Amino acid sequence: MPKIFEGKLLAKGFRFAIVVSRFNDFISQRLLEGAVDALLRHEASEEDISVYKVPGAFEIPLMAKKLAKTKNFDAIIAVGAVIRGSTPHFEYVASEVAKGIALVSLETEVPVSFGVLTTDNLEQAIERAGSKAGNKGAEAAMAAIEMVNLLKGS
Ligand code: INI
Repeated sequence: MPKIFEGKLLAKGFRFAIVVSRFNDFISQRLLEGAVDALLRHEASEEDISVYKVPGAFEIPLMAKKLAKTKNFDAIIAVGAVIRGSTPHFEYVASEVAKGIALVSLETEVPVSFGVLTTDNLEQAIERAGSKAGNKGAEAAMAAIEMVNLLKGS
């Protein structure tokens, strides 16, 4: 039998920061609610969850890096919505936020999960923010919980 290592889905006793962008607030709020709900349902306590709001998705990596370096959090969850229809610079914002979040996680060794939607239109974003296609904020929270447990060997 191979040895298999995987993280539990138990958030109890861990501290989480959620970085959420205000741009496309209608969607971001649903993602934030999904993330908080998933953490609480997996036994995180409210006082162990801190929410940081930034103007747009482009600003998420800097905030995440600052928080990761404090070592006050076991994991960071990034949520936001980049919607192609609303800007010609969609590609830049979408690629910078994805790259930036990955970099922060690799540099600091704090898991930063990616709950930032990148969609062609508002309808696709709504589908992923608590309707037909689930809630990507909740999924990102679950990924963060799993990674914390895996990295800590619990
Ligand atoms: N920020 C988003 O979070 N989502 C978007 O869809 C978006 N669009 O479309 O422009 C967006 N732009 C703002 C950007 O993130 C920065 O806040 C801004 O460029 C200032 O640095």
